[in-house]
Amino acid sequence: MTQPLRVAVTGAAGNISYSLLFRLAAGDCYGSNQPVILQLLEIPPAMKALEGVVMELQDCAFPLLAGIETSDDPKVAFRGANQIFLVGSRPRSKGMERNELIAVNGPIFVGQGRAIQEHAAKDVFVVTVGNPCNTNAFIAMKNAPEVPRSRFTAMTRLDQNRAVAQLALKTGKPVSAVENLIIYGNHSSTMFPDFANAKVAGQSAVQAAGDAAWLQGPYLKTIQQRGAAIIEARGASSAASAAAAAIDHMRDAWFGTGERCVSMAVPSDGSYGIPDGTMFSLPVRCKGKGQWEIVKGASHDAFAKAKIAETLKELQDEAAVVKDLCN
Ligand code: NAX
Repeated sequence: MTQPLRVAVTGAAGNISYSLLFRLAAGDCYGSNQPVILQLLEIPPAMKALEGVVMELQDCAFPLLAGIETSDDPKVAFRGANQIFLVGSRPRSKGMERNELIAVNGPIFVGQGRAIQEHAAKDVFVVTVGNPCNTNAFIAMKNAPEVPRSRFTAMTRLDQNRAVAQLALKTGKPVSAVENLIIYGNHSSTMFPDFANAKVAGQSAVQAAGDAAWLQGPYLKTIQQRGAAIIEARGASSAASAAAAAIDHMRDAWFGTGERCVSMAVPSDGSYGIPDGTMFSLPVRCKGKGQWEIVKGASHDAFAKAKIAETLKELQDEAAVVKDLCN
């Protein structure tokens, strides 16, 4: 009998989790032979709603779901956790500036980083989804100095998936024909999909799209503004697609990607001129069980370099806002 994996999820009564938890319990992330124990964290006002989610999980009678634990204390929810999805954070309210959001959510990740260091399993691997996810992951990492920093990542896979899908639509090819489309930088409207190094059915994406101006203009804008467009259309932010991307991120980290390159915000090692330790989305190859390496050697033209500099500047400004939380 395979030992169950302990999978902690924060914000477990929220919208993304309402899709994510059921897919985790169904075996979509860790495979059809791997039992999981879900360790669910919420804040006290949401514990009642979480009870309802737990009832629904039970009602699915998932054969791989070996247990469900709930708590409003990260020290309890992260106890022995091997895999952690940091989804919970306060959403941006109307009129709230990005810096205000950062200041409100930052302290959550101080406590969670410490709880990960003290209570999670030795092999813990973390994806941060709650926004601003790069900076929240950075804060958690800084507050868990005894955990290898490579265990902390943030999610830009939804941006990658959006970029792949839009390119497939434009070229009339299946999404499976699009390769090496990597997101650089911050998960925000400054992130940069590096279309110049992408391929569609073996051809350069620029040739396949046949329209460099479209890639630099409307395409880039569509990807960068996609989250806002979904809120405008649906009246709520991306949830099922965000959960699907979180599964993609963690499944790739767990099983490995072989030669395939994926986008993950990871602590930089100085590659591509990104200062060491910056939580920056880069091309990554996963080797399985949470091991990964940054893929070096992609070349960038002046347009790409300017975009990468812009998103780096934004992340450095965010780091300045949370400096006192990272000591
Ligand atoms: P919801 O507001 O539906 O759910 C968030 C949940 O987190 C709530 O149930 C809340 O009670 C809980 N929560 C708040 N503070 C907490 C804490 N300290 N500990 C544990 N739980 C806490 O938001 P949802 O739509 O699920 O989105 C969650 C986060 O994902 C948001 O920050 C959102 O901005 C972010 N997103 C990130 C994306 C990405 O690509 N990285 C895309 C989708 C999404 O926008």
